[in-house]
Amino acid sequence: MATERTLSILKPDCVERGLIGKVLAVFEEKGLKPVAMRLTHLSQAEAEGFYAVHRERPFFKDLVKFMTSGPVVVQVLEGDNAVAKNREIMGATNPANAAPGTIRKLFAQSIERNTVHGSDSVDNAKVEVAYFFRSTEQHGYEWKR
Ligand code: IDP
Ligand code: MG
Repeated sequence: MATERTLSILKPDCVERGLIGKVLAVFEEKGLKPVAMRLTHLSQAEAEGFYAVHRERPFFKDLVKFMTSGPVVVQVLEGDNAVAKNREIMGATNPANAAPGTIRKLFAQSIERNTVHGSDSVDNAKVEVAYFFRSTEQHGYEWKR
């Protein structure tokens, strides 16, 4: 299996409820390793640019409002098959449809306030990682555990 990197965001509902540590623990326990990480508060322009593919969707305006409502953690996760694995660990967009044990099943409040973002393809992961991190801000390391 190929080692990949993918973009993950802990959304405002995660940060404001004090769930950063719990959510990071799930990723680490399941084998996804953070190799870049930053707490930030997205500007409207940053959020609109990041979610540009959704700009025609009815929920776009509310999504940008939510994503700029408070700080988020942006991070790069590395691991075998990291893009698909992250999506699996996150669970379905709507927590009502998310599988047991997934982050969204465990923590999400609604289809909008769904705790985490994750890149949905290897190509998008490259674009999304580069949206937030230079290569010099990403630091690979070996786990000793
Ligand atoms: P994903 O995050 O599972 O990839 P997308 O379809 O890419 O889901 O949607 C991006 C984000 O937009 C979702 O994570 C969620 O926060 C929000 N969203 C998606 N669909 C809806 C909706 O029907 N109503 C409100 N917000 C939505
Ligand atoms: Mg998506």
